[in-house]
Amino acid sequence: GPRTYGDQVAVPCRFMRGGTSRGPFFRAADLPTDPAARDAVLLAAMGSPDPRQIDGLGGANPLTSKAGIVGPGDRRDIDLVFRFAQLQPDSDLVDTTANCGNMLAAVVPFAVESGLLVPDGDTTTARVLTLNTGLVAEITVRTPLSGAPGGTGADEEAAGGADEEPAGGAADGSAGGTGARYVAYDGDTAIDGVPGTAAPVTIGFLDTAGSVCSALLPTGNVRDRVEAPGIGPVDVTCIDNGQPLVIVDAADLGRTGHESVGALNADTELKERLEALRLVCGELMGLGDVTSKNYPKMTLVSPPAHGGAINTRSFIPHVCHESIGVLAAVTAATACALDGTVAAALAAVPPGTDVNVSVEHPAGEFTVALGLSPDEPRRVTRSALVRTARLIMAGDVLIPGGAWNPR
Ligand code: NQM
Repeated sequence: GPRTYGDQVAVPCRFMRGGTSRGPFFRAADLPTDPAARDAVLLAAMGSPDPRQIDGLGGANPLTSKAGIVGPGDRRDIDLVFRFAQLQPDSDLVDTTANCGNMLAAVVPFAVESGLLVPDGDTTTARVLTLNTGLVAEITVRTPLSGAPGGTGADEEAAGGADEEPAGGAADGSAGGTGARYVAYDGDTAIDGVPGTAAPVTIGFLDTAGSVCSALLPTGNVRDRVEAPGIGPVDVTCIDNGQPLVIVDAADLGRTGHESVGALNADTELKERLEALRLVCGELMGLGDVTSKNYPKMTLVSPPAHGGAINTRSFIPHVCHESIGVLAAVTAATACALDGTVAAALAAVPPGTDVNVSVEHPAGEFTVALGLSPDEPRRVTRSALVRTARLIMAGDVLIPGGAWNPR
């Protein structure tokens, strides 16, 4: 059973950055199995609801109100299972319906650190099943041997340090190895929205179409003309290639789409109209009443300004994203490649079956590699991208006894 620490409960936890998101990661076995009890623990860990999250680990933004739960896979075609939980600073909602491709970037590093996965070479690739939607990703991280040429020389204490946990963070189990394998976080890969550079985490997706919705184009159309209270008829593309999005041309809402995040977050008039549109589109997409759901995300598109394919401002769904979500970028890139969508009207996507689509966002750009079918009209069959991740803190998060009473 869980350990107590005075009048609190100590839950083993690693605080990780995954891409442009951040949050605590847990092994599934360390949390209550009952979803309501689990959610109470997550709320207490994050300090929600409270706009400042002063009594927890949350960072007062949806991007830093996320948690990850990782367990072993079936060991045949799935190495790890991952459940993503989206919390909010100022509400007690814990939503495990949709995906987060940014937090996904931290899953394999976490699994190695916490003994769920044994690294097997200078890079380690794992197939991760996201329990939220059944999405499978193939993820590769760098796992050099400590002391080996090209390694960073991190010592075993720093690389392992798995104290009470089984297997140990850096155990590689190889006979006669000169050192232990560890997850390298240091590297040369930069992603917009995160300062500096770090080791690359590559993520490949097959079959992302219709993650939360019933299909890639849940209304059956590449484009719908929609009316909502306070908003005249406007063209939208409702699409889900890993993240349900409603794509709107910023110009149709009287904006350039190049406004700053701060300006958009202060634009109450725009946010009210986007929410009215979201509620109508949620019904059209078969998602029902989305008032208290964090999807679909509203995505303003506009012509690119820095040589990319398209420019975006993503609302998740009530706060403007500092950059763009991973699967939101995959979905926006997919829309750019589909004839007739609101995005394709503004986007330049080259011909061919393997294309890179650069999605511009407030902090720079996000390149999505798309695999397209050779037939016309083109269909997106796979996608791949690069993120980075980092272990920020390892230890226990302490949960007030009122939120988890193990007795
Ligand atoms: O779309 C934010 C993020 C995300 C989700 C959000 C994400 C994705 O940037 O896969 O990564 O859309 O709520 O972390």
